[in-house]
Amino acid sequence: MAFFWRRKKEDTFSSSVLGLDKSIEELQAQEAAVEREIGVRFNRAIEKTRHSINNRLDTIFEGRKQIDEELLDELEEMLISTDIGVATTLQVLDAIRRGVSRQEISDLSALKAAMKRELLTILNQSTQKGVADETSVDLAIKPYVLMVVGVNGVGKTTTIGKLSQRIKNEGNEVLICAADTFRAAASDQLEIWADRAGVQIVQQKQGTDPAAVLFDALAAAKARGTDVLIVDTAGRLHNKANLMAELEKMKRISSREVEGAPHETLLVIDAVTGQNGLEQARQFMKVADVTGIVLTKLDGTAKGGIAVAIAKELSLPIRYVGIGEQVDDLMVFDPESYVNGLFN
Ligand SMILES: Nc1nc2c(ncn2[C@@H]2O[C@H](COP(=O)(O)OP(=O)(O)OP(=O)(O)O)[C@@H](O)[C@H]2O)c(=O)[nH]1
Ligand SMILES: [Mg+2]
Repeated sequence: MAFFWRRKKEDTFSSSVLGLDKSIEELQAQEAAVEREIGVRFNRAIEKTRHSINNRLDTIFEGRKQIDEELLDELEEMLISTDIGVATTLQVLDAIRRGVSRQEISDLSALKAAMKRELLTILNQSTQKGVADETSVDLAIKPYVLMVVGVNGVGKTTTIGKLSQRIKNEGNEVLICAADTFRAAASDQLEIWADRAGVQIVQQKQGTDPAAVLFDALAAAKARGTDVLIVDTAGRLHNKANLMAELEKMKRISSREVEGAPHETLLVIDAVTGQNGLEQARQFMKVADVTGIVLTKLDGTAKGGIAVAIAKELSLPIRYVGIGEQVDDLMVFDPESYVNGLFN
């Protein structure tokens, strides 16, 4: 998946950085190394989930010679326990039943392959539904405004720190807007992340109207020629009408100041909260025009199947996953690495 901010890198980097002076073999080797690295990191991030799945599968298959209804029942339980969701579980089981009756699936490895195929299909479908890819973005517009929303404690601020560094490293000017003025330490916490990533931040004292901070940040971004403005928001709850109104106001101010803004709204979901997180996300989607998901703390749960439930039930692309607390612990979500990591 190509992201808009890549353009800058391509514009400004020399041909040697782009690899134009390298042989095809060298470039292929470089690409393979990058893919391996991504695979390894994903594998590590979903280690807990993989162990849980594989242990259960081994137990299910122990001493069994054939795939019968009893085994499929146990498989169903196992899939549900990974937080993959009921709809996905039924879809996967259907595919397996078909494979068994056609005598294509008779052992554990064929079963794993069938599960991987089915999950990958679901994840790829949701990726295609992304609305915030470069085709819907006017590349001439600056700043590109990226709002980050989600309930308390899911990892919004941390994700913004990681994202800032990533987008900056792609060769863009990044500015952070500290529009979470609700919680006392929020702005300080964001400032630490801004320092870490080496980007600028616009902040005001606690209790300031978030829309006013955003207005300032938009003005600063326009004046400085910032490429990407990333907006932190308070962990607002869907049932608080005033907080919803606040989000509305922020959207209104952005679109008034910068055409089409916010251009992207990322909803952060904490993988550890599983199906609860999914329900919160549904509520959130009613008030914010969410364009993509960041799934954090994938490293902290044995129920990492939640990524599939999100893709299937929210029909939103998972853009990034958080795999730790460090600044580089953010990866572009890659369905294939993810699915391979679950079963290998
Ligand atoms: N293991 C792990 N921890 C994470 C990840 N992302 C965030 N965290 C931790 O989750 C906690 C909450 O993160 P914050 O970024 O403060 O969450 P927030 O959504 O901004 O929270 P509020 O501002 O209170 O709404 C912190 O302790 C982070 O270090 C991740 O991908 N993996
Ligand atoms: Mg925060």
